[in-house]
Amino acid sequence: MKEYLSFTEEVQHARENNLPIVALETTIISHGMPYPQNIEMAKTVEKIIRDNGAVPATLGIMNGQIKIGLNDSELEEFATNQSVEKVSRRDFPYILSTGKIGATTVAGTMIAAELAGIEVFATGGIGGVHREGEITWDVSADLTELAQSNVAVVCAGAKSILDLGRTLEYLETHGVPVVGYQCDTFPSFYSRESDFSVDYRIDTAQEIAKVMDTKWKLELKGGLVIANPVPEEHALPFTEMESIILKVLKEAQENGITGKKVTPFLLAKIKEMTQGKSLETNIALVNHNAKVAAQIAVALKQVRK
Ligand code: PSU
Ligand code: MN
Repeated sequence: MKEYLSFTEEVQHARENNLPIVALETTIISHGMPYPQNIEMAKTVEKIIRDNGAVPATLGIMNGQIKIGLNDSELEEFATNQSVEKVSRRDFPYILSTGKIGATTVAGTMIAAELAGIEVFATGGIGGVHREGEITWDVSADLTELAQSNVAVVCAGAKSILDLGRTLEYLETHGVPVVGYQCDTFPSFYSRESDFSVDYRIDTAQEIAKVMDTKWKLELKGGLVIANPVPEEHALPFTEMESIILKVLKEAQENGITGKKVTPFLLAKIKEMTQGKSLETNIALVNHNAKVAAQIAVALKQVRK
């Protein structure tokens, strides 16, 4: 698959000089946020990563190539083109062979990051087991990818549109450590709390880097979830979000929304119902994740020295 990779100069330079790199996904741009907030977010997170001593690599698929790093006009394309496909593991062969434009999900980005030798990835929230997943079998491929790709995913937990309990059970079964960065509770994306605990609380980027380094050395296949709660000042109240989520889930069901359309549909509806507040929170938590991911990527290089 490596023959499909294409690097920007900045990322290639970072690779050759053993500099810390942080991967970023494109689904969050193309399907997770509206324009123009999506392009602003995409540029801001890259800047945050540079300001914190690492090199950003936003990943996406174009013209039959997996791009490791996107230039400004390519980012703009992902932010505005309505025909961008959402790409998870199953979609790589079709999107690459047809030359279509594809935004990588958490799973898709992990695959591409691992191929490119990038060990840290910042996003918003991971996919998971959907509520009533025991009936619909809607389980995000993000979870199976976490079980097999050696990449640490820095996220604000998972949205409570998902069944967080079953999502964590799945991760446990597949040997994926869920680390809380300066927190004991698994955060629920818009809120800092949930009914669930993380596996381990770790308070510094250095200690997280050591756990990662040890995991890779042991050759225990698979990634880690680094759960980083949304900063207090941007958090939304858990119970309020819960009632909104119940309403949008019902709406999705009534409209017969299934498959990969579910997550983007729910995100857009939640934004409507919170008068845009959920979008502000989403942007704030991604920014925070980018910062922490950069610190971990820097620490990982130091740990290895
Ligand atoms: N969570 C968000 N915003 C997003 C996503 C998740 O807050 O845009 C995206 C991510 O790319 C994630 C994907 O990998 O949704 C999960 O989709 P699915 O449930 O179809 O696997
Ligand atoms: Mn799904």
